[in-house]
Amino acid sequence: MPLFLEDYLAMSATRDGRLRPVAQTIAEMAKAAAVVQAAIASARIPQHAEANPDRVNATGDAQKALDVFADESFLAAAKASPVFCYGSEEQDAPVVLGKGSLALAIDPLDGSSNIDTNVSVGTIFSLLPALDEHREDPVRMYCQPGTRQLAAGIFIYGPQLLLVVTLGLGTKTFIYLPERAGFALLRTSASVPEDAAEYSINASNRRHWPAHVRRYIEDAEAGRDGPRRRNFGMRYVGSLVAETYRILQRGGVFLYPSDRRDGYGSGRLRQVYEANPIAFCIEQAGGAATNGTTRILDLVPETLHARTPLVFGSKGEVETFAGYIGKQTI
Ligand code: FBP
Repeated sequence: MPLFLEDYLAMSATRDGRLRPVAQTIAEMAKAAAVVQAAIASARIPQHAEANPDRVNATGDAQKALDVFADESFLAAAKASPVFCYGSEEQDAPVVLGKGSLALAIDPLDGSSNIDTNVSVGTIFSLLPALDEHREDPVRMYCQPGTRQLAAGIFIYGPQLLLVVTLGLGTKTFIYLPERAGFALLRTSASVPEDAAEYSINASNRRHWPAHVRRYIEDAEAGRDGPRRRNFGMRYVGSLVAETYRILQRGGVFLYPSDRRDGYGSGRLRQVYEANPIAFCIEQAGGAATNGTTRILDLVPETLHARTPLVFGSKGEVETFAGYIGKQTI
């Protein structure tokens, strides 16, 4: 008999009463994720993968019908949960729901540009305490470092619907079983291999990279004949949740550094609802996450939609990357 998500959440809330609202919220989000997966799998939303030029989200991306559908689905889940405010990539400002002890930060449909190619996409979320002193100014609620997260996770819409989640006691993976309409435990404890010979980066941006990134990648490419004295493989899906799950399964390192393009001075990925939750899941699985010089979870975001360079994965490889910084500047 598998362990179901509700049982795991109930056990966690019994062990630590402060996790009760977290458990309630994740259970509501799991129901929303099943609805989003069904919509993706059946292409049920008309023109689901087409960008609507009239709708642009807070960070400048054209919204697709599925982005909007996922956002509405998770907002409804938040309304049914003890969530004070809902901070989404798809909304300019946090939506104040006015009750509850949690602040939910979410990228409702990460990687939606991959929908029409049938590649895995996902929902990334982070649960923070809703602090009394910021109730009048909810943006400040999201300016807490990632170390304050109570829970974080990703739903992956792919060949399987998965939930990778941490409540601060390891990282667990659940799989959705349609015949049971519920999530069952798939992996008791995810564990990122400490060392791995696979890297993941959008190499088309090479000419824009800082020198330390170019040198790190060149040394990896040189393989056994180069200073690293080993061969590396390269994988890049262009879907953060898919890269994250691959790294959880078999290690490796993912890099989205800052670069010289306009608007990429702090990289592309968002700190509050992408980097922080992924860093929490990865660290709880024994991996590491950095912006190059500082642990991701120690950074204090300036706004809900702040960006950060992000390098995460196998601890040894993340440390090796950090060692390249300062050896040579742009
Ligand atoms: P969105 O949050 O706008 O969906 O973009 C995020 C993302 O699609 C990640 O999933 C992926 O890692 C990254 O962008 C890919 O960016 P690029 O196309 O610049 O390599």
